[in-house]
Amino acid sequence: MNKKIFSGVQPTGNLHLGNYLGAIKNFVELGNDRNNHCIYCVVDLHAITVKQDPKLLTENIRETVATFVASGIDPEKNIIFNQSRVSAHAEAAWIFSCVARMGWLNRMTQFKEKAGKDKEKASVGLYSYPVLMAADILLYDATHVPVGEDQKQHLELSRDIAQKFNNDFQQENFLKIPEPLIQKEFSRIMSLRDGTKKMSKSEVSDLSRINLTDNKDAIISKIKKAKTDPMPLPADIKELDKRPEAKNLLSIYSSLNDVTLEKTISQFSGKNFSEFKESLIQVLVDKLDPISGEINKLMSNKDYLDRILDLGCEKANNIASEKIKKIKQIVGFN
Ligand code: AQP
Repeated sequence: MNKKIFSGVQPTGNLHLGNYLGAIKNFVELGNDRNNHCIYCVVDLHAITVKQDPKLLTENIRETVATFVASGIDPEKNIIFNQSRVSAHAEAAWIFSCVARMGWLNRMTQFKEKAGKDKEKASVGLYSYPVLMAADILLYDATHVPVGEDQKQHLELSRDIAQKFNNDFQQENFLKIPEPLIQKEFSRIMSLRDGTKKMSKSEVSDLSRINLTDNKDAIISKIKKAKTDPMPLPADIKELDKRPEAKNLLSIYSSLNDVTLEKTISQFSGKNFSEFKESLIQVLVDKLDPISGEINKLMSNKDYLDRILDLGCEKANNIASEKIKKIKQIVGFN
C-alpha cells in the first residue's frame, strides 16, 4: 500500500541531534521511498504557542527548510511547506476544537510538562496544541505519522477526533484514521549535561545539545565536556538503566551507525569513556559536518529557500483547501 505521511517540526531555532535522530533522519528515509507520498510541515502556528521573536521566527522557518534539504529531503518529490500559509489548518483546528472534549485534552501529559508549575500563565494555544496537530494530519488524509514516544498521545487524540467527527456527522471513513510510525530500536536523545532530561531546543545551556549548525570544533568540545560517570563501559545492557549518561552516549553512537545498542555495548564493553568519546566524535563529525556546511550554504540563498516554500505551500493548499471545503459542507457552512 502507498503511504501518505505527514509530519512537522517547529521552527523554534537550535535544531539539534535529537530532532535529527528522532525525526529528520527518518523523514529522509521515508521520503526517498518511491511508494511514499510525504508532506513535511514547518509548524509555525505551533511555534507561537510559546513567545517567539517575529524576526527570528522568519529566519527559523527558513533554517528549518534548509535543515530538511541539507539532511537529504528532496523538495521536488516531497511537499515542504509552512503551516501558517495554508489557512485550512487554522480553520480545521477551530472546527475540531468543537469536536474534541475537554476531558481528552486534560489528559495530555505534554501540556503539563511544557506549562510547568504555572499553568495559569500558559497560552490557550499551548493547551489546544494537539487539536491543531489533528487538523494538520486529517486535512491531508495522512495514513501514517512518524512520531516519537512523546507524540503518541497526541496522535491518539487525532484518531479520537477523526472517529468522533465521522460518527457525529454520520460520514463513515470521511476523515482517515492515521497510524503511528514508531522507529524501532530508538530511545529519545537526552541532554549532554543530564542524562535524565531530553535534549531540547529551549534548554538554556548550549552545551546540553549538539546543534545541527555546530561545526567540527563545537562538536568535539561538547562531546569532550559531556557528562559521564567514573566507571568503564558495561558489558550488560541492563546496567545502563542506572547509568543514564552512558546509555545516552551509547544510544547516539548506535543511532548514527544504524546498529543496535547491544552491538555498540559489545564493541566498547570495558573501555573508558575517553576512548569511546573519540569514536563518537568521529561518527558525529562524519555525519553532521556535511549537514551543517550545507545548512550554512543554503541559508545564504534565501530566494531558493523561499521558492521551496512557495512551491510546497501551493501544493499543500491544493490538497487542504479541497478537504476543508468538504468539512465545512458537512458541518453545514454553506
Ligand atoms: N531529544 C529528542 N530525542 C528524540 N526526538 C526528539 N524530538 C525532539 N527532541 C527530541 C523530535 O523532533 C521532532 C520535532 O520536534 P519539535 O521541534 O516539533 O518539538 P519538540 O519535541 O518540542 O522539540 P524540542 O527540541 O524539545 O523543542 P522545545 O525545546 O522548543 O520544546 C518531534 O518528532 C520530536 O519528537
